[in-house]
Amino acid sequence: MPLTQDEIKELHKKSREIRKQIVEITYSAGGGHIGGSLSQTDVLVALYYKYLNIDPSRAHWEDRDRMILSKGHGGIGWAAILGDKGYFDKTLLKDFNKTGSPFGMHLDSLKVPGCDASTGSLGHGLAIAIGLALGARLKGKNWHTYVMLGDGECCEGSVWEAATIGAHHKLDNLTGFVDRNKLMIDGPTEEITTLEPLEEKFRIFGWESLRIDGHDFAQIGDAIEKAQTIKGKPTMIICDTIKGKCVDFMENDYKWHYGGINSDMVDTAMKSIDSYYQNILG
Ligand SMILES: Cc1ncc(C[n+]2csc(CCOP(=O)(O)OP(=O)(O)O)c2C)c(N)n1
Repeated sequence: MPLTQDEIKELHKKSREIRKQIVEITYSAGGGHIGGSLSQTDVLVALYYKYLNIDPSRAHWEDRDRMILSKGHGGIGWAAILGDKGYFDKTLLKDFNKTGSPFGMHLDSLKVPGCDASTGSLGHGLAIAIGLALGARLKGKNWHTYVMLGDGECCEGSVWEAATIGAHHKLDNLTGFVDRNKLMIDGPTEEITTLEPLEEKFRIFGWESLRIDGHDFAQIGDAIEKAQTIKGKPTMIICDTIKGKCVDFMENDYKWHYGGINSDMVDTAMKSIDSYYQNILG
């Protein structure tokens, strides 16, 4: 069923909160991968606050849906959501990436409840997700596996090896997302290594392939729900997004792939986030 207008409004409110936390954590940590954390937020918010079958009080519940952040450098944004969901005491995030904190820049599945796989070395998450989806089938379980990749990450050959295997095993219990913000660490993807036509590439590899605006909750919801109905193949949802989304001085600037911010920049960022949501939520 399509998301209702009320649900969409609540998801926007949650994204606003998470984006503000991303700014706060980046400030207190002394730096972080803020651009890609902001671009991935709306898809992750839709998953965690609407679609995932999870129970944060039982992080290892066997029947839970699995979610792998293959673009593990988005850990600040992922941790903000996991803390908000109650997987751990979110006040711990004030020490993010400090010595002795359970939270490194890339989340560690042995230290962070809700993190199903340690990622950060790009190109591995899709293969891990395929293992989890195959595992569900072998065990006769109904959990669905979700995985989010970066677009720059798709330059890794291992992504395409994994894509081949996912189609070979007809893994219709697996849904992937590419955070297609069109920028990687050092510039625009299409200037460094052409990725397009990305949607067609996954289709040729045997996947159902969809393309959406990754900041539009109605489209995100429709795509996730459509993926759940596809039989005999996995689905990849290419999500057109904006790196640095909602922080005007960061948007579409690859130099904000990783950065540190001072208190004045925090204030400017918060105002920018508020003004974006003022337009949407009134
Ligand atoms: C195997 C590997 N090579 C290089 C890196 C360093 N690195 C971290 S993030 C990044 C760019 C990733 O770009 P993209 O996937 O587009 O991320 P996003 O724009 O969503 O942040 C690179 C090259 C890495 N983490 N792993």
